[in-house]
Amino acid sequence: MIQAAKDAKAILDGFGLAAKGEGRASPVDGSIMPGLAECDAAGLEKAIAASARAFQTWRATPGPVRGELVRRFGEILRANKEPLGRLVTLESGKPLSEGLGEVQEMIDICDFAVGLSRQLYGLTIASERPDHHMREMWHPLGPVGIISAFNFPVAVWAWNAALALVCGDPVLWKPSEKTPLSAFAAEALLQKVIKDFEPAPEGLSALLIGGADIGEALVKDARVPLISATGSTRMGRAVGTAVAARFGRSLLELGGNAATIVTSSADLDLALRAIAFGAAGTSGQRCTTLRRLIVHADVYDRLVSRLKAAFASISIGDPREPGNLIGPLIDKQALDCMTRALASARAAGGTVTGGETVRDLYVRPAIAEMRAQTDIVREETFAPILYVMRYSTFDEAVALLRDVPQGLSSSIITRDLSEAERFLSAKGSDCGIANVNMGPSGAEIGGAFGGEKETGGGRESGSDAWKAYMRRQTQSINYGSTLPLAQGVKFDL
Ligand code: UN1
Repeated sequence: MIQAAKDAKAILDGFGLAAKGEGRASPVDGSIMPGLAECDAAGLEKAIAASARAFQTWRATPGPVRGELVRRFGEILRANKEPLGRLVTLESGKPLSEGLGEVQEMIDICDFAVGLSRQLYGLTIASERPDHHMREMWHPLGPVGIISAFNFPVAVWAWNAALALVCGDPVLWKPSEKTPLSAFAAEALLQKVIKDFEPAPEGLSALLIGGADIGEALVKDARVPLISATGSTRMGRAVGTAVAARFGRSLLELGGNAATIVTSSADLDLALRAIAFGAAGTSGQRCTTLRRLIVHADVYDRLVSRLKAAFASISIGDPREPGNLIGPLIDKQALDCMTRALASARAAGGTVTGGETVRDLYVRPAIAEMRAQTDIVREETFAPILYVMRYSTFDEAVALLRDVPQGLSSSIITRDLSEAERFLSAKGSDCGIANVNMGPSGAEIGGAFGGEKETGGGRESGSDAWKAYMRRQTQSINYGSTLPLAQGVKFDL
């Protein structure tokens, strides 16, 4: 296999992009990736000012015309799916099929947003006053700041950018410091489309490569009415507080700690496949990764022994090789977190199977059988560790599922309709995402994506998530010649 850094360099060359100096080590083989120039305070000021200027034009551009820009972006992504997906793989370490899947997710959200550009509907409301109309109008909001994480280095930005752009908002993107190259390439594709599209103003989109200081300055800037941030709960708490202090709006997608309940009637073959992808896929580095498996005592031994065998034989290695289902962790820090979490699980009385380092950043997924949902289980560790717990009553399983600070995703595997519906009811899963007969990860773009509690409450992507990117105006129109007041109030001069 060609060195990852050389591979990445060739892809950037193909995009006509010049790197600068040396960057980070690729998780794939440790080779030093190309570097990029960083944005400083002056660069950020310029970008925000340009974004605010671009908003003046873009908000007045008809929605379907804005949609045409996003349609063209989807087209250029289709044409560049292979190199961009590969770059994602080289930089994040996820298997190529997932790197390509990530670009597909970008294309999907573009298609969705194009349709949406003609459907930014408001309501009409019956007025209590004669000769009056009431309606809701959705207006563009302003520049949107997007902070994205390493694990989906381009797709989550695209969810935000595609919606923001059709909603009439410019975008300012601070990508993860761990995956700047994928961001650089994706932004370059969007810039190319913007350049060739006459109605798109300069400054409509900007990439802010840099560290936490750039993110902090962006978050505090009152010219940016919405900050959409994906990452850890710790980061989200800081962002949410800073944005609230200036009465800005934030859209947070933070820690997940997803759980799956496997009931006694479950199809165990299906369960095995769903659990393996959910827990070990993407090396456990999705927000939606399955981390807590809650298994009925009747099927526990059968399922867990099969899971151990599956995890022991799963192919781990260079994510560019089609046969490998698991690539490396993102960096040494992630590996250390995994090691520490496994030590805590053992200290709490857990029995750990797997979890050893195969080489460098490549680890075997671990199964930690726990007697209770201890502190380490309730914490999210961004690594392939599946904590397994046994239950005997359905209520006990749901109580375990809910008893964590996070609330992003969840699933149940059962053949029992009543159990499935109880899981989906108000007394069931308390997460933003609840699935039946599948794992908790790998959502489609059509639904609203996000979760409750420490996950942050934001909703991105499909359904009516677009409303977060616009401001709602209630309009009342009097087309008569009298001035009746609401609630029967009299004020006759
Ligand atoms: C994330 O991990 O932040 O549902 C996003 C999924 C993907 C997106 C994950 N479509 O797993």
